Amino acid sequence: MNPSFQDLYGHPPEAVVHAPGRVNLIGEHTDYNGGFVLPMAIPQQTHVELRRRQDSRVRACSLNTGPAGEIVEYALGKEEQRKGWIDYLQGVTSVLRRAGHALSGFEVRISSEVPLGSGLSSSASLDVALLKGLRQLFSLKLDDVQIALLGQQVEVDFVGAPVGVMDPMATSIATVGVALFLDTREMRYERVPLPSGVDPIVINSGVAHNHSAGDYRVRRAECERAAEMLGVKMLRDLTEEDLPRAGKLPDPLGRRVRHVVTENARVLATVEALRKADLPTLGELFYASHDSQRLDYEVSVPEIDLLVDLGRADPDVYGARLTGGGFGGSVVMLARQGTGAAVAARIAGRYADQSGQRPAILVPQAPASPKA
Ligand code: GAF
Repeated sequence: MNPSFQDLYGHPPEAVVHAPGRVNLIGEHTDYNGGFVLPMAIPQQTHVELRRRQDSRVRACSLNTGPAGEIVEYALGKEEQRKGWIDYLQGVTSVLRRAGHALSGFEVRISSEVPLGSGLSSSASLDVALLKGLRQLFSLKLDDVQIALLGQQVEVDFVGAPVGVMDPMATSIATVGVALFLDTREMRYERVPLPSGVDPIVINSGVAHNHSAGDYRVRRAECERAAEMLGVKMLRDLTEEDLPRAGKLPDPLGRRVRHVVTENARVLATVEALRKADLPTLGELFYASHDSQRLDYEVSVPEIDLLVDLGRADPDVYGARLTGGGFGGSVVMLARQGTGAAVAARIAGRYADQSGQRPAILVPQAPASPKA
């Protein structure tokens, strides 16, 4: 049994706040290129409970990492990278203080249903839950978009993961069942509900990734180099007419550009298809996005390709693709309405048999088991 806030600190919390994980429907590796993304919240959340202290100590317990019930401490103003989960909290207090927000010490208990390293934004959901928790605890004047931008700073400046703005925006403002169409260059967004007729599926492959690790950083650097060589500020500034010119860049830069440019176009086409409830087109866009990630951007792994291929072979699936940063993580699929739970169970079962991995179905969420 997990210790409660009362068990850990001897009194009840003053604030209880949640932030969801997210699944990106389409628009992968476009956010740090100023492009378009289309994430949606998932039902799994990160929960934080907090209480103020009179001094400047921060005392924190995460139930998902580290020894159960272990309390980790630091002093505000003395945040230092330790290469562990506490860095997310240290990053949050560090960026808040740098932005001029007054904090005192506090106690916090963290728990999450978003699986770590699953491509479903477990870390952004933690950053945003903590930022919203501290906003409530200290009455900070911050709106949800400012919270998202601070969340991105936590990752980039403190944790050292050079990620874009999609995940903190999704975990701060997106909802379940409604896609968030975000233009990351203009920071403009619109909400696009999923049409009836489709059941979204999210399956975690069980192969974990780590974004502060090399591959994500390498992709980002390749995009920056390609943009510089093509004389634009960001790859978003290119269109399909620029692709012949990009194709002359040394390999793999031309392929990286082709992924970003065509993926941006696919996001726009997906939004249109969602509005028209054109499910076959949505499916084609998903598979095209996956192929582009696999061949041009090279962020897939065999286990993820297997899940997507199982989707392709299933008569109830319209489309499937790798979601999130890649190198492992999860797959998102669109299935015929009413079939989501059965399709997800069937595909996860076949995948487990063929890969030896232990997949987890996040969406549709299994109904809570009745209390005895
Ligand atoms: C990760 C990053 F955090 C996002 O910013 C985004 O780049 C994504 O990978 C790929 O689309 O989730």
